[in-house]
Amino acid sequence: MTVFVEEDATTEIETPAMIAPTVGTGQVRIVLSWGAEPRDLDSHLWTPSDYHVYYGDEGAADASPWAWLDVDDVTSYGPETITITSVQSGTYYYSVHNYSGEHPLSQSGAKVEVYNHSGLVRTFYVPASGTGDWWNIFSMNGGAITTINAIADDSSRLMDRTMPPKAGQ
Ligand SMILES: [Ca+2]
Repeated sequence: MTVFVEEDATTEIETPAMIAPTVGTGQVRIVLSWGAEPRDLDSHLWTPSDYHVYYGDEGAADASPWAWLDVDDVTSYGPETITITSVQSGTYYYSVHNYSGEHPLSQSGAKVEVYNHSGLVRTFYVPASGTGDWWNIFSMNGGAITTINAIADDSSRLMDRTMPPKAGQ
């Protein structure tokens, strides 16, 4: 992208492309952001080999599973970013879990942006209706994204409704 630097052009600094810088060929970056409540939403990615990248296992950028979570934000807004550093053949699944749960997902203001080497390719907004603590958002195969975008009691790939506890919470 091109950034035009001018005096007083402070808004240029806050563009999404600056938050999620260059994504290389064969890579995908998934950025979750949300509102003030619930305080803690979590990003979850399942790779084609069913490796589960989330706060309990942040993955790795330079080794299998070639996907990693940068941070587990627990204090509102995000962003939480999962980057697939080398897209493998097969199907990925991406979901968001409402961990703190003090407000329903439908009122979270959550948004997920998907970037590849050409920039922002998809934006998903949380559905305004639906009950459950999982927002199942999309699957991806060979870079082709299939929309799911539904709130449910279970994730796309994990029938266990209990997430491991977090330290200090
Ligand atoms: Ca989180």
